[in-house]
Amino acid sequence: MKKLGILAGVAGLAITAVLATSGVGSAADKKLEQLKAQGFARVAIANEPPYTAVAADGKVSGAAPDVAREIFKRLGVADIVASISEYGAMIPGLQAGRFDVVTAGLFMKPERCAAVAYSEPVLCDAEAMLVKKGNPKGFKSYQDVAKDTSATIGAPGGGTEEKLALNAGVPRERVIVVPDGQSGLKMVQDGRIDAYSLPVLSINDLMKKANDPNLEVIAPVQGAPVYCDGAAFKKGDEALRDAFDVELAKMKKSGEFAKIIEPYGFSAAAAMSTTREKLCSAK
Ligand code: 6CS
Repeated sequence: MKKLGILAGVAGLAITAVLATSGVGSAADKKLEQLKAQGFARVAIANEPPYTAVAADGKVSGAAPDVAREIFKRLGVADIVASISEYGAMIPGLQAGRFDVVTAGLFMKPERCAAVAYSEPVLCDAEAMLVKKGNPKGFKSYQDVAKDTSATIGAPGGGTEEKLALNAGVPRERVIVVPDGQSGLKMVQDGRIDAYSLPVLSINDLMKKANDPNLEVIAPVQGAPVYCDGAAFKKGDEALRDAFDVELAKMKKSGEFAKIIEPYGFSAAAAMSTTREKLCSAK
């Protein structure tokens, strides 16, 4: 029996050596080794609290980067370094190698799932609109904005809300691309747009900080889905994405995932009640 054991051991070693040189199964190690050597993962964010935020001193926070930082640490990558990007530029930037991963609340939708390798779900949210107090145009849905031929709605360029407004029939010229939350808030306050649309938690964060009694939040936007994001990796980095998912699953199970995202207002249960597969095949 012993002899058989030794033979099996030698064979095992030989197979491992072949696999290592052939590169089979080393895809994760290659990219992960590169990030470990780099000492950080380059992440794309939008600076839209509570999803992502950059303080005056440059410190990066927000639920998405905080989850990613913790997972990369567990994978042996010491930190993350963030670049602010418009939502519409995140996937092209990832594909061009400007970022190693998007951790920004980039909601999973079939067309995006075809372009990137998403992790399992992290942050889920409904959609909202910021309007003048009293909701003078009576908006409840994106269709309501479409029906009112004088109405304009602001949304992030390449973002989900822009797409929802256009798909609801709001003409291109009445969907105004807004670079960030503060600009959107100001444009509603100044009457330059009739509504500004972001996910509920982002609009609520703006509303709280603005402390302006002449504003109102419409949430959830009727007819709009609840979306969930995931960390978005470049196609070809699926092995690294899988390693990320292993740690994410452990943190979901241990309660550490909830400890990170729930103080920001997100629900761990919501993210754990669905899967990448379901979200990427949603109609
Ligand atoms: O995934 C998106 O397109 C949307 N996600 C967030 C967190 N904010 C706005 C953006 O349009």
